[in-house]
This record gives sequence, C-alpha cells and structure tokens, in this order.
Amino acid sequence: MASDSAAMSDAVPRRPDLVGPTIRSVRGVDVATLDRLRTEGYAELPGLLAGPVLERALGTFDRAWRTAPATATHRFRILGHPELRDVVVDPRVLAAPRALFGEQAQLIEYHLILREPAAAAADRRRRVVSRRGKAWPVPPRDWHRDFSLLTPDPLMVTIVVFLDGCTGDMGPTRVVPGSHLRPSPAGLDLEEPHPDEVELSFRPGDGVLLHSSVLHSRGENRTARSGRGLVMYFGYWWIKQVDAALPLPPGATDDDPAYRRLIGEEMPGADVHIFRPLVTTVVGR
Ligand SMILES: O=C(O)CCC(=O)C(=O)O
Repeated sequence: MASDSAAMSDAVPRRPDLVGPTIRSVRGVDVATLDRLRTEGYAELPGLLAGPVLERALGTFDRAWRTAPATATHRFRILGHPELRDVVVDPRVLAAPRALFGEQAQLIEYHLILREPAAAAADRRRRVVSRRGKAWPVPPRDWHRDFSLLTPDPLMVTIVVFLDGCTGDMGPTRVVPGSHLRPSPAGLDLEEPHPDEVELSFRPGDGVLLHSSVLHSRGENRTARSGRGLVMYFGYWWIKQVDAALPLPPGATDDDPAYRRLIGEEMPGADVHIFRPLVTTVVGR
C-alpha cells in the first residue's frame, strides 16, 4: 500500500513548469543564495565587483563624495558619475534584484558610504562637538532595518559593496540572522551589540545581499585606512523612489528602456498586474 506521502504527491501533481529539481539558479543567481536570503535574511556576494568596474569606481569615489548630496540619498553623487553608474548597472549587481523582481526591479534608494580613517573621524567629531557645545558619542552599533515588512520574500533588498574591502577593525556590516521574520523585542538596545549578531568580512569588491528588513548595523573604523562603498536598495517599481521629485544630474539618463526603468524614469507597465509571474515565488519552498 502506498505511504501517505506518496499518496499525497499522487494527489497533488507537481507543476514541472514552476517547480523542479533541475532549478539551480534564477537569472544567474544560485537558488542557495536566494534561499539563504529568505531564511537568514542575508547572503554574501564574494567578488561582486572586479576588474575595470571596481578600479574606475575606486578612482572616482573621492571626487563623487565631495559632490554635495541634495538629500540623504545620493542621486547626484552616484548617477552624476559614469564610473559609479556602471556599478549600479553591472550585471553582477543586478543579478539578484532581477532574479527576485524580474523586469519590475527598480533602484529605490542609493548612497555612498565612507568609513573614514579613525583619526580623521575623531577630528571631525571634535569639531562638531565644539560647534554644537556637546559631545557626539559614536555608539558601537546602529541597528536598523532599511524597510519594515516581516516576510521571507522581500519586497526590497539592499546590496552593500565594499570597494576597499572591510574586515575586523574597519567595522564591517553586522547582521542579526533571521530578524527579517520577527519583530524586534521590546527594549532592544539599538546602539549596543546584539547577542545573535554575525560580523561579515569583505575583501575589495565583495558585497552582501540583505533582505531590507533584516536588522543590520555598520561598525566603527578603528584603522588608518578608508572604507569606501556603495549601498543600493532595489525593489518593486511601485515602491516610491525616495528622491523621485529630484531632477537627474546631467548625462544620467539615456534611451535604453531597461536602464530608464531601473532608475525610475519609465515604468515597466501601465499598472501593477503581473502577467508573467516570477519563478522565484515558488523556488526554495
Ligand atoms: O555600512 C554598512 O555596513 C551598512 C550600511 C547601511 O546599513 C545603510 O546604509 O543602510
């Protein structure tokens, strides 16, 4: 007599067009990476940038950093520089957003990050203290979520890429695995180390894919080196871009519809219907 589970699988035929043992990757991203994102809330992306794209981004970063940002998001700092635009559209960067959100992937927010060398950061803090007349302590952690919707399947992901690398005393990103699935406990101190935190480690060009709702924190750079990087949030196009009302910097757009959709200049459709459901809504379950 057939076992219960065999009977069940007879009764519910699998849809080979949707689920199958042969699915190993979606648009070039390992299913293991997507599963880890759903269960742990993050997945390392080693070697995300390399070669000329990495070198050109490093060569431009300091100049771009000096471009005054018009808002907290760095539309001018990033899209105003072709070398940094190239990071945003790099196929290795776009692979996971495209696997998750398909043609609906849009760049929702983006900014440069700089871990100043310890001495420069201390000097700047001293100047701020004397101007404001009060101390500006740097807490050990700044736990936050980039977006708050506690579900395994993200509506938005955050990609952080460290151009110089970031390890140990440089204060690399820390995450609390699984925190994208549960509310923060009452009384959680957002400025102190978390008992379940995991410290990541980045070589130059390495990145991390975060479920935007996972608790994460940057650390303090205690070295004499700079830690430069980019943070990019990608999500469904119908999530409003933070700086949608800002003009684009000169030269930041072109006629390529895929690029225009990515930066929010064009919408992928007239409404929110999904006529080709994404395969990622079923893989890994
Ligand atoms: O710098 C980091 O380690 C993470 C950056 C971050 O959390 C953010 O920009 O939201």
